[in-house]
Amino acid sequence: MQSFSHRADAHEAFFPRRLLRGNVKRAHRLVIALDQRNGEEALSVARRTSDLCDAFKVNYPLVLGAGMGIVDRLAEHGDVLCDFKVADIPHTNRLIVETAFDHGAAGVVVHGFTGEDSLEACLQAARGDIFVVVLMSHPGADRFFPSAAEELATMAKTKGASGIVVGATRPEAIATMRVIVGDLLILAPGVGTQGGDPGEALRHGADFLIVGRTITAAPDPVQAAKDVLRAINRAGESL
Ligand code: NUP
Repeated sequence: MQSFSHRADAHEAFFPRRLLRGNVKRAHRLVIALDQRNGEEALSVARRTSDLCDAFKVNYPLVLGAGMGIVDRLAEHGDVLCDFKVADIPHTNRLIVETAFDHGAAGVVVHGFTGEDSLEACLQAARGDIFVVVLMSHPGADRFFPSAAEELATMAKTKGASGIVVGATRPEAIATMRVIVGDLLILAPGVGTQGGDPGEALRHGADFLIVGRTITAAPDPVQAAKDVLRAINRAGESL
């Protein structure tokens, strides 16, 4: 993972607690999305893959199915990113973000299209990292996101977010956003099941891949995570 070492500063911003634990060199560039509804199943994957990724991502299926306590439990195995795509008025946003950090989240994913005041409320309430969704990975995102994406990225940068989320299915957009956000982190979901290529996303400027079903729905999630890491390493060698 030598080729990623120049981004150690960015890694530090995203994983401050790992840095405190002295684990900063374990930069796998992989965030595993635990999109299960059953908490025990998610924990089982987390226990077995904690050495193969930098963080776990939880979304509504898991917290609605298992309760917010699952975030506290997962946080015992690694850093947890709450992908709540927060998109409400400032007051409500603040409460959501506070709750995520109360439960041990290391970061929260929020939407930016609700405007500056809503994003500012998230940033003020944060006790960790805030990531702004700029361009989603699925085909339907073609309808509304492209016209707003660059402005969303600029807002994330000027308001002081830790990073942005751009679909791995849109590598050219990742490159464009990299120019706009400079040193901010770019998280790229949509690898594997949604068709995004890990190497393409990383070569176009993504810092971390977010991978869910390719790992969690595999017959052997540990082997699947190792396969993704191999692809990440291959991309790292050609950077
Ligand atoms: O644009 C986005 N695309 C996306 O897939 C923004 C996201 N946050 N995600 C999330 O990444 C999605 O909700 C899921 O948790 C994960 C991708 O999962 P998979 O397609 O690898 O299973």
